[in-house]
Amino acid sequence: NLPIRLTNYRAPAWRVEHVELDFELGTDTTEVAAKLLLRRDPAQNEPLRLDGEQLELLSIALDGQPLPATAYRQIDGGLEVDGARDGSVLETRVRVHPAANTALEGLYLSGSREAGFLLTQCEAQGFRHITWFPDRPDVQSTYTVTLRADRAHFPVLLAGGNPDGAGELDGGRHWARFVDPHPRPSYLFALVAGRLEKIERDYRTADGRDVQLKIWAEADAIERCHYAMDALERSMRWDEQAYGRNYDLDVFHVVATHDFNMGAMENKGLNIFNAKCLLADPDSSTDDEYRRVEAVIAHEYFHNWSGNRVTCRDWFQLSLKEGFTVFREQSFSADMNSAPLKRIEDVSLLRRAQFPEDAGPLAHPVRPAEYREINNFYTATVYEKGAELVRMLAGKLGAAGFRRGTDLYFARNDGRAATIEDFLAALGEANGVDLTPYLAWYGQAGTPRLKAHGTYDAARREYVLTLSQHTTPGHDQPHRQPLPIPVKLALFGSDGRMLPLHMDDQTAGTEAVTVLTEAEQHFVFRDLAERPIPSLLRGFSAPVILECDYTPAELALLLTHDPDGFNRWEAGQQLALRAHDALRDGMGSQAVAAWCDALAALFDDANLDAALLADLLSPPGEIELAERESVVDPARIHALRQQLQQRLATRIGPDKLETRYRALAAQSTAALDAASQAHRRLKQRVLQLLALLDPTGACDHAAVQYRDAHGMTDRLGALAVLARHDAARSAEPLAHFRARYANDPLALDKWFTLQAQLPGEGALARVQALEADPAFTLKNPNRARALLSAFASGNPTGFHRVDGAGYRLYIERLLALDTLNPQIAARLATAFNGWQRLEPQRREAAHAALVALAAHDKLSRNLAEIVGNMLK
Ligand code: DPP
Ligand code: ZN
Repeated sequence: NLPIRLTNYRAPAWRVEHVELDFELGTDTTEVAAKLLLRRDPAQNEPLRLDGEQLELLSIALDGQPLPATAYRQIDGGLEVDGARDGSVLETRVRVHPAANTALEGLYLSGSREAGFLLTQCEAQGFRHITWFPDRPDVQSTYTVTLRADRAHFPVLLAGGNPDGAGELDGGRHWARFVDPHPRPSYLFALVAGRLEKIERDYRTADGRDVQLKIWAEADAIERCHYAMDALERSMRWDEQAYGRNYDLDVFHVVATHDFNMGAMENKGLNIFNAKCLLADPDSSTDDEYRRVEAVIAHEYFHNWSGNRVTCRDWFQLSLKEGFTVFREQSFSADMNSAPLKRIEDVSLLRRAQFPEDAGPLAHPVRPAEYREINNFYTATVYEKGAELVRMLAGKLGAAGFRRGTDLYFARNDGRAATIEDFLAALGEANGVDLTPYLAWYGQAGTPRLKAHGTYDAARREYVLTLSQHTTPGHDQPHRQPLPIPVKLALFGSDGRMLPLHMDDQTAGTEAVTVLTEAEQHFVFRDLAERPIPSLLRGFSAPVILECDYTPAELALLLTHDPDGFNRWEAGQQLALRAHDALRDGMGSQAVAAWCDALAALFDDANLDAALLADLLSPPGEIELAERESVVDPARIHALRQQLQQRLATRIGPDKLETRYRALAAQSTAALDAASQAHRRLKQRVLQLLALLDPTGACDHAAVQYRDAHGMTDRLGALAVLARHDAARSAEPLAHFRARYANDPLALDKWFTLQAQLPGEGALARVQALEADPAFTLKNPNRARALLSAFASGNPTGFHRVDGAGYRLYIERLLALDTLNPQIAARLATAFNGWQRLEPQRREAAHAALVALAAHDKLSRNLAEIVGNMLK
């Protein structure tokens, strides 16, 4: 099993111009007939080779003639066929087994055999589990798909494309046909068949096409799809206005399933969603989940252009569609909600998920150079860092320039399988700029460290800002080069006002972008009456780690005065880190006091947005704190962070916290508008701080809040406070919640997660007890993630027990999962990231667990690659 390398890319020797697929659908067995119109690249002399996995070949014919067994060979995931010519038609018939497909890749069953439905997942390489095909994204074909099935079991039949007839068949069976005129790669193929309900809406695109929007779900969930429908309409309008992109078929289907490996999938005309990212109602969804549904609906819809109309040449280019689409989704969410809060959320995710990935054994460039299993590369780096790279390009070109660039990109590459180079070329050419220096960002792993140091010369009234960059080498790249780093900046006076910028004999207003391209550069600002305080990387203008020698007082000034909402929060985070370090090192309390004093003042500021205040009151999380340590002791990090928050709570004072909590609780409603959401967020944060000073009083509030909650945000928040601070008192509401939501899998997932994340050594026993709950199963990815991933990735003190028992339990579960669903097993295994930096006892235990895991000889390619990289 050798790695696949980007440098070995070759255009396909054989393409498929048109595909006709015919499905005889059944839960246990389905038969698939495929008819491929083949095109041969005259410049290549390769035999015809098709991909296929776990297919039972029933018949094969070339140009109407059945092939003798000597004319084709099944070898290692492929089928070689002799005698094909340009224009040949290959017909195959295969049998597959949906109900036995626990990997949820290809055609599979969602739900029970009696009541469930059939569906497909083809990205990245699921289509080869359905039929023999050159299963690679640069083979684009038009599709005609006919579905046949028993009407009673499968009353709804859907495939991507426009409907092209339907009718009855003998024996209670029926059929439906779909035609997709837009050539597309096989990974975008989808079908759905079963008992589903729908909601509908008519939509007219800006260019005048009438489209039927249909969202499908099982009967008990269909009423929870209305919010997604609203979000879909908003997404479609937004893409018309922001990018000039219109939808291109007559119907757009969205289907919800509880059995899905990822969040959602952008299949052409038939998006399929993990129910977690589609269903929403106040009783069972939190405010965060509402925002997530809106974002994922938008993300998948936006893929219709950034992904489907323009697709990827090969899987190394995955970020071409994912990074760009995440950026589009982030911009949409910022427009729909609050831009600074969205930016805080995105950067927090980047720091929590991507920075650790980039600093550990799984580090890879946004465009990886090699892989063994492509499913392991749907990562925070490809998605989140990829989006940051697009953001840098957009920032460089400005809004109008970026739009010119994307217009050219879509026009030039429509119907094509493109590369990152194509993207940069279109953006650059539309603006007469050379963007090739930014290509280096795509090929180099690791998070650059940006050092900033300022000197002020009072006599010359000059401030010189020295910026330098360094990226720690990795095992893949011993030398890492300087990258272009756009640094958006402003300078502040000691009175908290922004100062005019005079650089290079120009006046640039109060904000400018300097681009650091070398290892080190100096930037000179003139005409300054005092030593300024720089606000750097405003809006997080580049995905780097900034190290600047601020004093606590300077950070406090920015925290109080910076009008850039993101940088204001960022100053608070930096100050919290100083405070954390001071506590850790037993140094004086100057930084702690500066952080607490500034926040206490903001706590009293009636003009401050409640949601921003809630974020400001939260220091960086334990994962981020761990990233800064060369030797990690999760228990110590947890204790320090608690201590820090306690200092803050004490500084604000129990009376003020109590008063604020009561005021916010008195205003509680079920409303979903931004202000109501912000109040709930702040109320929760205040209650958490109060619990650090007065657990009994806070739990009294929580008990009432749980009982009277208008929606899931308040209900779950109250339950979390009770469970953390008074285990005995939380037993009854936990049982109540369990019973109340016994038939709501998404709410039950939250119940598992909440308990799996309770800190401390007791977590392991709790997880084991929860595994015995009849609702727990490894077969459902959401449930496995809700308990196991929440424990291993979201509960540092619980998972990283000194005795290694957390690790041992976890690898047993990974092994069990691997036999069912390798994609999920591999994903969950990434929880070991960072193990090399653990303190010696834990490190040894983690190492032993990983070595034991690696020693199993039947690991899937997915899990083997992750574990192998962990141990590299
Ligand atoms: N392409 C899906 C998405 O990110 C996941 N495979 O939208
Ligand atoms: Zn995507």
